[in-house]
Amino acid sequence: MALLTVDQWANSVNGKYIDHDGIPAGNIYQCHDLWIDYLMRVAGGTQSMGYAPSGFTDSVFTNFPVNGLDAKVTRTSGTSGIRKGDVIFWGYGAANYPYSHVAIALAAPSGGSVLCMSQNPGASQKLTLTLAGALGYLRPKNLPTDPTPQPDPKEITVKSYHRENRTTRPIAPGQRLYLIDSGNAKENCVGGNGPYSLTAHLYGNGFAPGDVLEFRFESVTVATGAQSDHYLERVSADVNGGIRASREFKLDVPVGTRVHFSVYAATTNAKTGSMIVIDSDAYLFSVA
Ligand SMILES: [Ca+2]
Repeated sequence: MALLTVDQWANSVNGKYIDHDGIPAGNIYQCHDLWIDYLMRVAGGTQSMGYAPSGFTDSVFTNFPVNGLDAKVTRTSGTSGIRKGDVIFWGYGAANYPYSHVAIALAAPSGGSVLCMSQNPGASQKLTLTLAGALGYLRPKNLPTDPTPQPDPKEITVKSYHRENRTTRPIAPGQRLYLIDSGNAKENCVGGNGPYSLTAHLYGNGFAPGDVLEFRFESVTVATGAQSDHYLERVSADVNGGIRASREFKLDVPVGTRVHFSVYAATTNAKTGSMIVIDSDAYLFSVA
């Protein structure tokens, strides 16, 4: 008979009473029978390989291997690494299983317990069992091995943060205007730490041709208020005294940092112009 997968086997025994040896007389349906069933129908072993020399099922584990069981399973002490399909043994004297226990894991453990197919008390059934008192586990050699975890293909995700102010504001020579919110507070142009591409847009008019405006992003450490100015760039008003300019900057934003944007009118400007739009688009790039 073809061997079963763990799932096929679990479905085949779920809710059933399993016995392979007719003993013990008082209750022939032991946890050990479920182990034998699993060993034969999933791991491809024989009933004799599953023999428990002491008469208690944990001796399958503590006396491992007997009768060539190591041809079919590997043995690991402790509960680290348990995954679906592993056969877990609890030692004689364990608080919950004074006469020892065996059950087949149907999933990786979670929070100190593990979903198992288990028999006695009751029929074979899915039960979440504590790992307290577990000695270790046997793993069928023919189970599919975990694929070696491969890093996902690098995927770049982008989050965008748009801030804008469309209030027409005059800007005199030597004056600085910040990108502000509706409460006149300096906008934080970014939404978290990481590598950013920042693009600021300026629209203004009423300047003299050749008047100079300066873009400035500055980063502010929130905890200390320390400020560093970054990424200055100058643009000039066109022949009509208009400013239509965008500039992109790269900035790595540390944790706990705000980024403000402002525009500064050079002291040498001939006229007080007006900023009509100041906005900022921040794109946060992360590699998932
Ligand atoms: Ca039995």
